[in-house]
Amino acid sequence: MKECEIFSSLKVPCTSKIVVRLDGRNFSQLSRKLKFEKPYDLEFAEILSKAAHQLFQEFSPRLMYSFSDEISLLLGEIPFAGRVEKIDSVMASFLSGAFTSNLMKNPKYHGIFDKITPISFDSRVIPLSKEGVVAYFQERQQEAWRNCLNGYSYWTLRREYSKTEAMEILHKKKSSQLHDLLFDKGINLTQMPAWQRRGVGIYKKKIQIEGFNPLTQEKTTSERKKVFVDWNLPLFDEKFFHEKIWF
Ligand SMILES: Nc1nc2c(ncn2[C@@H]2O[C@H](COP(=O)(O)OP(=O)(O)O)[C@@H](O)[C@H]2O)c(=O)[nH]1
Ligand SMILES: [Mg+2]
Repeated sequence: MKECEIFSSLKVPCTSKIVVRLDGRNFSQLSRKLKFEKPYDLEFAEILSKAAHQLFQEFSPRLMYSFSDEISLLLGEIPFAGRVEKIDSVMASFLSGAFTSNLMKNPKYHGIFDKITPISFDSRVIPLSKEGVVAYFQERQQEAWRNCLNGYSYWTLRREYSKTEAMEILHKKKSSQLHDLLFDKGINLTQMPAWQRRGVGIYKKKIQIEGFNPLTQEKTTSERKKVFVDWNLPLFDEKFFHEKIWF
């Protein structure tokens, strides 16, 4: 029956850059059941980021980028000889397992697993050109910003309006009007933490290691790359990719 496994040999194009995006399944429901802070729950973001870090250590991508319940990875070495089914299934299950075990370590969520269905993520493979990679991450970051504006606006409106009314107002207003609405309530989005506005990145950063050579009695410096979780990302642009990702 091996011949029936018709998708198992499907491979990513070898001339493309490969991005994998993972997204939490039914996380709107999960966030209600686990009573996440609205619109942003730092502990949830930390748990997801820790799981992302574990995924980074396993597959050494060039860049990982997350906001809300999604994570995008720009692959360096292509794992599993580029087999799409393997990449999608292993990454999604790895992240689900890592996220669940990190969640379980938090005493706040003890016993919660009797009340929720097992946590899962979906996964998709996205082949891109080198320029397409920059455009892709810029697009996801714009989505993070839209999410931030909509999230703060929605939960601010919910203080006074029903769910349906708040949704209606949100749909009718332009983003500049939403900024004004928030400003009137004392919320200046530009002052919100960078991870809420721009998401969180994980990538390797060059660091200088100071040493000492006992033979020459001289100080030495060497360079090493260390995994860095960036909670203070700049806006993605060509320069960011040129300096931090492609080097
Ligand atoms: N309260 C809260 N909810 C969050 C947070 N991050 C993500 N979420 C929820 O996760 C959802 C992710 O969106 P989406 O993937 O479209 O929804 P899904 O299909 O239900 O997973 C959001 O709509 C929120 O409900 C957070 O920090 N706090
Ligand atoms: Mg989701």
